[in-house]
Amino acid sequence: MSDEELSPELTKLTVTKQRWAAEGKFLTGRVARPDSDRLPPGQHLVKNWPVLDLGQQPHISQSQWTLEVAGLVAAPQSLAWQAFQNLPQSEMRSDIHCVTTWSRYDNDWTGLATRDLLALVSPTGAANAVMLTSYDGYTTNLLLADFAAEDAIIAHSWDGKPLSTEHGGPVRLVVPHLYFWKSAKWLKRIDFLAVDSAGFWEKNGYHMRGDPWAEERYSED
Ligand SMILES: Nc1nc2c(c(=O)[nH]1)N[C@H]1C(S)=C(S)[C@@H](COP(=O)(O)O)O[C@H]1N2
Ligand SMILES: [Mo]
Repeated sequence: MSDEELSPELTKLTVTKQRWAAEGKFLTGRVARPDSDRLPPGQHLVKNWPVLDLGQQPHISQSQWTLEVAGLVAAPQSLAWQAFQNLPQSEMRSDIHCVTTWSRYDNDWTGLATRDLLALVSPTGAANAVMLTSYDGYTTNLLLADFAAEDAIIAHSWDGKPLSTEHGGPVRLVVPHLYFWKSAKWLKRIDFLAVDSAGFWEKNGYHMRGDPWAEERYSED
């Protein structure tokens, strides 16, 4: 397709991505890990999928659900279900690492890659972090570079089926390279911020970043 045939939105998306590629934007310096390093230290494998949350599971139907994207972005969004479904869809397979020491391999997610969301909203140069807010009142923070990881996805399906309520449906975030508390269930809004500030668990003794391979479980102080 030539550029002239693309819609204005798609042209913008392509141009933004090309610019990021040229600038090496969001490169974290992470390298592919050897297979022997797949399970982070102190973790054990499970086959089931435990449910962990604050105990208040909100029941949000697809028609009630919207995703607000605001803060330091050129194009804020209020995405209802159908608008969200009309955005580019990606499939990603990744591992889960929970700070309570269980890990679960090979989870198949479908949804909107965070990279595609970033192309849509265009964070300003001042944006360095995001705060996620969920329908149960939960919050968690991420550096923009971590949110922008190429395997991070705003997922509506797991294993080809709609995400169950207990696991965060209709829509949750999945950021596989950090402990799973960063992967907000029942996602409601994403705010782009200049300064990384603590969410719920980060205010309650857990690490600001949460890299499982560095065992960033608890805050230093
Ligand atoms: N909205 C919301 N998201 C949340 C939580 C929560 O309490 N509320 N708990 C986090 C924690 S601590 C973990 S380990 C994972 C658990 O996800 P799961 O129940 O699908 O295994 O969700 C994370 N996301
Ligand atoms: Mo957790």
